[in-house]
Amino acid sequence: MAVENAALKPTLLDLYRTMTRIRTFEETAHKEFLKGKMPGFLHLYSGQEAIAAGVMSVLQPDDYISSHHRGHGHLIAKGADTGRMFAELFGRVDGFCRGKGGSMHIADSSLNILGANGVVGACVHIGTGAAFACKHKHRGRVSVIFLGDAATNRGTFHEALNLAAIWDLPAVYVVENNLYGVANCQRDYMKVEVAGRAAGYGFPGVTVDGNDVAAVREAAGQAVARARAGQGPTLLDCRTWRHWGHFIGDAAAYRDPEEHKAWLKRDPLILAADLLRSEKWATQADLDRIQAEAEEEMLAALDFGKNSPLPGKEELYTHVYTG
Ligand SMILES: Cc1ncc(C[n+]2csc(CCOP(=O)(O)OP(=O)(O)O)c2C)c(N)n1
Ligand SMILES: [Mg+2]
Repeated sequence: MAVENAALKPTLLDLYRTMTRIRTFEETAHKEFLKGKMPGFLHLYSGQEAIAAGVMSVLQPDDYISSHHRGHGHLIAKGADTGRMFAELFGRVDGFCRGKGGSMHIADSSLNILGANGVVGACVHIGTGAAFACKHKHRGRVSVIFLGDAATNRGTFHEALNLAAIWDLPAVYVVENNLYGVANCQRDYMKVEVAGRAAGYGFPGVTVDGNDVAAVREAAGQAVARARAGQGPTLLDCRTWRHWGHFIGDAAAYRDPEEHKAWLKRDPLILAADLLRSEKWATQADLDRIQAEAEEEMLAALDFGKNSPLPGKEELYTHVYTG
């Protein structure tokens, strides 16, 4: 992990806390899902926490983000209330979409979270549109778009990146490159490196160790500064690994067990904890306390979510269509 100076100390501890909160949310959701009472699908973010935590740590509260089907980590890192997130996962009225969106469609306009999205790649054009609005209406703000590596194969991805390039939009495309799209390995659906895509449009594509939260923060800081200065978009190719299958219920038997084991040793939480301890920026007791606080928060959030009422029949057609 790249450490420039001790100024990282308070930041790294904060980043560790954010990553721990995300991991604990996902572990709590995983356990609950297996009880069979939670509707829909869950795509866990575990293993990719350094990307959400690192990128969000360089944003201003009014910057925009758009996210994908594996979006819980982005929402938590941007400040979404975990109780309301659990309520949404359980289809309850206190959820961000009054229970009608579920895990893949959580949005919070008060935090400029334009939404997770179950349509692969949809976040790219939504977020590029927000970047257009930033350029013409909300000067100084940036739009950060989180997407998966397989989503870079969508036609709309290429159209959006071309527009972002020619208009010098303040957009940062953060590709969470976990090397798989559902059960397919990247070598079977792409012949180029993800970072190399950006060259086709004329803006920088940067490869980042997506499990090293300090490296993500550094690269995101540069990309966001470039966007705010009116110099146009950047694509970050963040190399990472999802700890679980594509969704809960997928055993991921298509992955090489040795490769999986090697990636688990590079768990972003382990890397950050090792650095915090070795630099003596935190003791194991400090880290344990952060874990205990996260568990306490998620138990209370789960309790809130599960006990929120289901929407009544009279709500069947409200908040669904606009016209
Ligand atoms: C337009 C569209 N096509 C296909 C799907 C089915 N689908 C859901 S996730 C997924 C793979 C996405 O892979 P990637 O973008 O790498 O994200 P990851 O799941 O690895 O985080 C696919 C094909 C979909 N939801 N939307
Ligand atoms: Mg992927």
